[in-house]
Amino acid sequence: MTTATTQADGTPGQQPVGTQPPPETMRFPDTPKFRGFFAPSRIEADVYDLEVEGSIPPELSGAFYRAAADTQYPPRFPNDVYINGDGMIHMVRFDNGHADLKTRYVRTQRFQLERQARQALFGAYRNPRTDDPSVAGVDDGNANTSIIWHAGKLLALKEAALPYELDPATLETKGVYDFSGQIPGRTFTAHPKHDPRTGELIAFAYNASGLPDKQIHIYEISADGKVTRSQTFEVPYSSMVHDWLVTRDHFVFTISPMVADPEQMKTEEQYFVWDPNQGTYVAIIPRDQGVSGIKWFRSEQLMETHSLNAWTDGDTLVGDHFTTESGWFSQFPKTTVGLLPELPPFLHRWTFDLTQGAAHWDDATDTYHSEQLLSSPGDMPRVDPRVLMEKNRHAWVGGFHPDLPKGEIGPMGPPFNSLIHRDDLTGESAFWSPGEHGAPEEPVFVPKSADADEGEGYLLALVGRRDQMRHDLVVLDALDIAAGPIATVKIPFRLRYGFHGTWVPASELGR
Ligand code: V55
Ligand code: FE
Repeated sequence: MTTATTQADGTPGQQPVGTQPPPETMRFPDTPKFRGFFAPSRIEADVYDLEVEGSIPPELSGAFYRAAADTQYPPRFPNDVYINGDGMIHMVRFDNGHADLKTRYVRTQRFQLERQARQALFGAYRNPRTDDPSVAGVDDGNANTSIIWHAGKLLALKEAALPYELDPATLETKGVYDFSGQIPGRTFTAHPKHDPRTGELIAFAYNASGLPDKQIHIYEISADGKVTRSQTFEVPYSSMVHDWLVTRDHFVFTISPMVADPEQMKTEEQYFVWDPNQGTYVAIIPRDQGVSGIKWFRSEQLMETHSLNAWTDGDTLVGDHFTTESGWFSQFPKTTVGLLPELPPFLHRWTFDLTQGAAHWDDATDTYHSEQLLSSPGDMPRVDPRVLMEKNRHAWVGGFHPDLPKGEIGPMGPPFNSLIHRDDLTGESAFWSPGEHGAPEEPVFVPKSADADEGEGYLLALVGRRDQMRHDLVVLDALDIAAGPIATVKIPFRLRYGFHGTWVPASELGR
């Protein structure tokens, strides 16, 4: 047994038992990712009947869940990536005009071992070489990226590991969920897509061996949780595949030069290294024919941050997503060509002629059309989930009003200053801004009723209040966000700035 220590240069060292140094003081690094509003919160709370300004519509009945990275212990590398933090789930349960808050860490294997040791044992993101030897071979999943509801299960997802199942009422961790052994690999995307018509979950996994590799697995999972189809295809090189575009008839993967190379991991901490000398490729896989019908295209150099929606119309495939021409340097600053500036993502519409493309990436064609849909940058897009995989009219995103100042830089760039509603029929955009010290996080759409028209419903979003060191959860009329919140649910403390959430109606929660 050895104990982890950290040397002055930040590299982990080891001390044999018996010559242990005095315990280090519990202290997070004094860096922007761990300071002020962006510091870990680590608060597991139950607050009943949160204060509300305005009034919560009584038909808003169910639970809002959201995942965040709330680092439990000071990292072994002071410049550790934000996305390596421990998964914390935030739940606001809405019931007849009332709102109750629950926050809980996901009890991952990693979380439990580190709590026992009272220190970080896992090192750099996805790099087992940098872990304490005592955790060799232990799953490093931290369940911090997104949370979904499928087949009556609440699952916290991290693309580097398998899902964790949680109790939807108590947020107690039930354990790793591998779809009852039907998922062969060690990873599962944080961005699976629900087909609203069939209730299926369409998912993928990359680097499923646990290390960089060139396979991508595609899973089709029935509404009752059975993996009905599993396929694998090859990509030209191993890289981050965070999100994708899914239509009812096609799967679309963007392969961008955020490269994961097993060789460089032997000397570097960083799992991904931007290599602008690698091409950007797009793989389009027809759902009926499967991977044998794959078609490869070349794109301009870019990285997809998040997809909004996609649909197939005859021989035309349309995909709306946020893309940036740079890598994700706030997390992975090292590139093969020195330091480069991170550029913000913009919403783009890709249109592909499906009669084009090539069976192998070496012959890929660059025949596609790209159009920018919003003049201001943003990310974290949402549609009404009932129109996923078909043409949508309404879109909601986090972003920036061009006339408002950008807030203090956060762990992943400047926090949004606005939510934006884009109407594809009129091409118009509406904005809502929470004011100078407010930062909205990802919006989640809730239909007013099961048979309401597309977009008729509520937009829920957590809003950081940097001047008050706490959060609100706002409820907006999704088709009139500029009117401001119908209800502002006041959270009396600061949550850690998070990622993706979902809504589960009370009828599904069974109470
Ligand atoms: C992303 C987030 C992650 C991750 C990889 O938003 C990519 C992109 C929160 O964790 O592990
Ligand atoms: Fe994401």
